[in-house]
Amino acid sequence: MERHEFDREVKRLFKKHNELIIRKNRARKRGNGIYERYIYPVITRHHIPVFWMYDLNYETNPGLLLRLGINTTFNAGAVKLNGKYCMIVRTEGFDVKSFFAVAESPNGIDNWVFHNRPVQMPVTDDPETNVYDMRLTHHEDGWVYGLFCAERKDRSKPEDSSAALASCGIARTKDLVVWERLPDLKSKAAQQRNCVLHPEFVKGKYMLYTRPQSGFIETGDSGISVGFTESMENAVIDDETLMDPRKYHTVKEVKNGQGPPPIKTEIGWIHLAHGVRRGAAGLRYTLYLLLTDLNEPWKVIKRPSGHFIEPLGDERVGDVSNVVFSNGCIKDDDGTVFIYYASSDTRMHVATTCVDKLIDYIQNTPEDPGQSALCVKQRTEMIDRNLEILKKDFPEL
Ligand code: M1P
Repeated sequence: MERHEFDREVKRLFKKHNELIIRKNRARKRGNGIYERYIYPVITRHHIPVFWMYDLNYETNPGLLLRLGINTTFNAGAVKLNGKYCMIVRTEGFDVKSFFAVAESPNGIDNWVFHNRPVQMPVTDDPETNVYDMRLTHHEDGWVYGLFCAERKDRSKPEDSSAALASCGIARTKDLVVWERLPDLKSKAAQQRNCVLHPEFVKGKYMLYTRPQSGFIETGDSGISVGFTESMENAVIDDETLMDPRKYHTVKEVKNGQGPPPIKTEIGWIHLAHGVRRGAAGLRYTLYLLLTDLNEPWKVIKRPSGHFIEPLGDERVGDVSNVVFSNGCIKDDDGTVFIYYASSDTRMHVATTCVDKLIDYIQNTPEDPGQSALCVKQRTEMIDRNLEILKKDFPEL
């Protein structure tokens, strides 16, 4: 490329990127009454700054070739800081290493701009190969904690190149820029993934949602569990109690995991979690809600049946298809709730709702009665009531 062509191409790349960043997003029509989905994903790999991927030096890259490509931007933790909606995005390079990158938006919906550099996350004295899926918790102790999966090669199986160990990495920050790395969580489980810090002290201790695992993929007989630690500077959980077990023929038959930190409401803590089923086409990840007790947040008091968010349309296809996964959500002071979810391990979306709607959903969506015949009974009772209403109030329908 001639120099003038190179300059023109650089400007074109930046223009295209900027047009994407400032593009307005809007809610889709005909929602389900519970939440609104949006026309566009909120963050994709095309939102990544041009200067993270291209060498912009004409001397070393006169053909303006992509040098360090980005594959996916997904599974983001979220927090509101200094009036800005922030996501810490699992960003995966073509080299299949994930890293964390912070993007900010003024309204939580669009105009997501990445900081100039990815997060420079310090490592422990046993550096991991891969980090991902950070849950951000603004704890009442004043710190913003990030709990994430730290993945290392399982050195006890040197001959198996895919044998890995997952543990809960822990770091804390005040500004999402400077991070203090703390030792990984110590527990009795062989492996841990999907660990989340509860935002308040419980009986004077830090409470963590965990998911002890027997292997890197297999969870054994565990589900979402809880444990307590005196300190986050050296987090040790001696006992884990099962809070939300997996269950045959439900959305969490194969696996489940806590999503973002729960939302505090007047009726209890609202939890968003993911549940996994296996079908002939592979695994399907959906999101579901739970309510736990205000004072004893490990006690589940409501389980609305079925999924809350499922992969739809384009969301169904990506690097790992048929997946929705959420590890970030923001509740505003006016009760608006922004649920950030990733589709198919590829890109980020938002769904918006409010606390009152979530409470309505949780209180009035019946529990799964567990058998087809009972589900028909449950549905027929509503149908019968509706047929009466239709006859009386809508005879023309
Ligand atoms: O590929 C789907 C998800 O698989 C894992 O989640 P879990 O441990 O609950 O099965 C994680 O690797 C997650 O990042 C990924 O989105």
